Amino acid sequence: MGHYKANVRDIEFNLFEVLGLDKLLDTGAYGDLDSDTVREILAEVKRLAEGPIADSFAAADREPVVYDPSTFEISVPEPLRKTVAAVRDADWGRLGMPEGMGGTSAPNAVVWAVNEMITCANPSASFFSMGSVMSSVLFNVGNEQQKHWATVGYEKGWQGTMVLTEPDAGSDVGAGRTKAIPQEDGSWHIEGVKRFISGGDVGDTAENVFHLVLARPEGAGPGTKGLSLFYVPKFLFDHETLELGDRNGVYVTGVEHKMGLKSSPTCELTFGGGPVPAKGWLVGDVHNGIAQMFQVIENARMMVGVKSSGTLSTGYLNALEYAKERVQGADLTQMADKAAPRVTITHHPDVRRSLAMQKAYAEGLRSVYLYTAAHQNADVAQLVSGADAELAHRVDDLLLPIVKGVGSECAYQLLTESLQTLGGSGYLQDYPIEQYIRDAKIDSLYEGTTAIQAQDFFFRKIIRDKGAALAHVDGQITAFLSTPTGRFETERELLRTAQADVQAMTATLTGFVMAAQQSPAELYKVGLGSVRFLLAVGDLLIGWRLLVQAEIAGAALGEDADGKDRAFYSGKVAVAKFFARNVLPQLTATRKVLAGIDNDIMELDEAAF
Ligand code: ST9
Ligand code: FAD
Repeated sequence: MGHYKANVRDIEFNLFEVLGLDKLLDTGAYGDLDSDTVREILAEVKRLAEGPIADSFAAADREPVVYDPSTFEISVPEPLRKTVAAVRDADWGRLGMPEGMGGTSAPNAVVWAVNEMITCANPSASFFSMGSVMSSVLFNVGNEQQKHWATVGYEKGWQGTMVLTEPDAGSDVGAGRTKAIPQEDGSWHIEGVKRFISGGDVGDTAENVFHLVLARPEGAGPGTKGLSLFYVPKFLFDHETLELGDRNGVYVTGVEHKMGLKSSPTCELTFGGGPVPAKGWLVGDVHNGIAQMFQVIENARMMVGVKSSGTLSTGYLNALEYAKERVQGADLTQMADKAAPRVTITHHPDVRRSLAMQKAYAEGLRSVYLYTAAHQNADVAQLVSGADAELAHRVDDLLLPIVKGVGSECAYQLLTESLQTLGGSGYLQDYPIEQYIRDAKIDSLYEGTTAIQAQDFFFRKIIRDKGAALAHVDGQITAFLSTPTGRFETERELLRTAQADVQAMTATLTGFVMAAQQSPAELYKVGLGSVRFLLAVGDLLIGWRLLVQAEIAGAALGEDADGKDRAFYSGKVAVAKFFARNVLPQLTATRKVLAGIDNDIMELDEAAF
C-alpha cells in the first residue's frame, strides 16, 4: 500500500448528500455524465492516484529532476516519468475543459474532487500536467488562431506555464520590467528574466511548452495595467499544423533547490538577450494582460487550496492508521496502576483531541472548497444556494481567498499534528508526513501569499463588492440557523455567536476604512488585522459546513444507517460538535483583538525590532 489515502466516501458525501449534485446529473444536465458515472470516475481516479501516481512520490523527493546548464534542459528520472505518463494517459484534464476544445462538460465540484486526488498523491508530478489549465485559459481568452493552438497543442501533449514573477516583482506583479517589442510580422520580441516559474521545462516528457507571459510593451504605462499577456513557445511551430520548427529564444537558466516539491521544476526563464530572440504573440489581440492572467490565477489559487486540503486529508488518514496500531502506555484512568494493560494511542485523550482537530479541518476545508466550486457553475449554484449566475460568480470570487489562504495556513498547521501523532517516527522519511509538510509549505506562499489573500478578501471581495457576496453567504448561515431541527442546539448557538463575531469584525475593519478617509494611517489597522480576519471567516465557514453535514448525518443515523455508514455518519456528527465547541469560541477573542487594534507597532522604529 502506497502513502496516499484518498477519501472518496467523504467526497461522495459532499457531492451527493450535501450538495445534491445527483439532482442535476441524473436529469441529463451534463449529458451522459450521471451520478453513477461520477462515482465510477471517482473510484477509477482513486485507483490511479493511490497506485501509479503515488508510486513515485518519495522517489520524486529523494531523486529530483536534474538541470543541465549546457543544454538549458531538465531531465526527469524514470519513476517520476512513469507517473507523469500515467497522469497524461488517463487524460482527466479533459474533464471540465471547454467542449469546443474536446473537453467533457462537468460540474466544477467533480473536477476539483478529481484534481484533489491526482495532485495530492504526488504534488511534484502535477506540475508536469499544467497543459490542461493553461490551454483551457488560452482557448477562453485567445483569438481564433490561438484557440487552434490551444486545442491542437493539448492533443499533442504540450505543457504550459504562467509567467509573472521577476526578481523585483513578486507580490507586486506590476513592478515587472520584462519588455515586449512589436515586430513587423505582428509578433513580439520578449526581453527579460522571470523567476520561480513552475514547469518552466518538463524535459522530454513533452515535445513543447508554451509560456503565458506578462510583459510590458514599450511605451505602456506602469503597474499591472500596463502589462500584456504573450504566448511564448519553447519551440516555434507551423501555425496551422503545429509541426515543430526552430528553438525559440526562451531558455531555462536555472532551477531552484527547494524545501519541498523537489521535482517540480521551478525555473528561472531568460527571454531573449542572446542571438535568438524570444518570439511571442499577443494573447487575444488585446492589451489586457492582468485580467487575462487572472483567469489562470483563479484556477491556480483554487488548485492550491484543494491541494492543501487534500494533503491534510491524507496526512490525517496516515496518522489515524498509525494511531490505531501503535500501542503505548496505559489508559489515563489507570495511570497509577503500573501493571495496567497497554493500549493503542487512540485511547489517549490528547491523541483523540489531535485526531479530531485534523479530521475537522481536513473534512471542513474540503467542504468549503466544494461549496466554492458549487458556485462556479450557474446551475449548481442555483441548486445549492439559490444564487443567480452573477451572484454565484461573486460568491466564488469571495471564497477563493478563503480556499487558498485559509486552506494553506490551516493544512500546514494541522499537518504538524499529523506528524506529532506518529511521535518520533513521524520525523522519519519512513513515513510520508514529513514530506507532506515540506511539500505543503509552499501553498501559503505562491499564488499570492496569505497577506495578499487577506487583502484581496477584504478590499476587493468585500469592500469593492459592497458586501454583496458576503451578505449572501451570511444569509445562508442565517437561513440554516433559523431552521431548527431539534439537534445540535448547543452547537447552533456557538455558530450563531461566531457569526455575530465575524459580523462585528467586518464592521470594525470597515470602520477603519471609513476613518482612513480622514486619517490615512487608519488603513494600517486593516493590514494588521486582515490575516486574522481571513482565518476567522474560514473557521466560521468550516464550522457552518460541518454542522450542515452533521444535520445530514444525524438524519441518516436516525434512519438506522448501518455498518460502515453508521461509523461514517457518527464521525461527521462528532467532528462538527468538536469543532463548534473547541474552535468557534476562539472567534470571540479574535473579535476583541481586532476591535482593540492600534498603530503602536507601525510607529515603532525599525531599530527596535
Ligand atoms: C504562481 C504559480 O505562484 C504557482 C504554481 C501554481 C500551481 C498552478 C496550478 C495550475 C493548475 C495545475 C493543474 C494540475 C492538475 C493536475 C490534474 C490534471 C488532470 N481576481 O488590485 P489591483 C486584476 S504564479 C480577479 O489594482 P495591483 C484585475 O484585472 C504567480 N482579478 O492590483 C484588476 O483590475 P480591476 C502568482 C483580479 O495593485 C487588476 O488585476 N502571483 C484580482 O495592480 C489590478 O488590480 C500572484 O498571485 C482578483 N482577485 O496588483 C501575485 N485581483 O481592478 C500576488 C486583481 O480594474 N499578488 N485582479 O478589475 C497580487 O495578487 C497583488 O494583489 C496584485 C496587485 C498583483 C493583484
Ligand atoms: P515578496 O513579495 O517579496 O513577499 C515577502 C513577504 O512580504 C511575504 O511574507 C509577503 O506576504 C509580504 N508582502 C509583500 N508585499 C506585501 C503587501 N503589499 N502587503 C503585505 N505583505 C506583503 N511565479 C510565477 O509567476 N509562476 C510560477 O509558476 C511560480 N511558481 C512558483 C513556485 C515556487 C516553488 C515558488 C517558491 C514561487 C513560485 N512563483 C511563481 C512565485 C510566487 O508566486 C511568489 O514567490 C509569490 O508571489 C511571493 O513573491 P515573493 O517571493 O517575491 O515575496
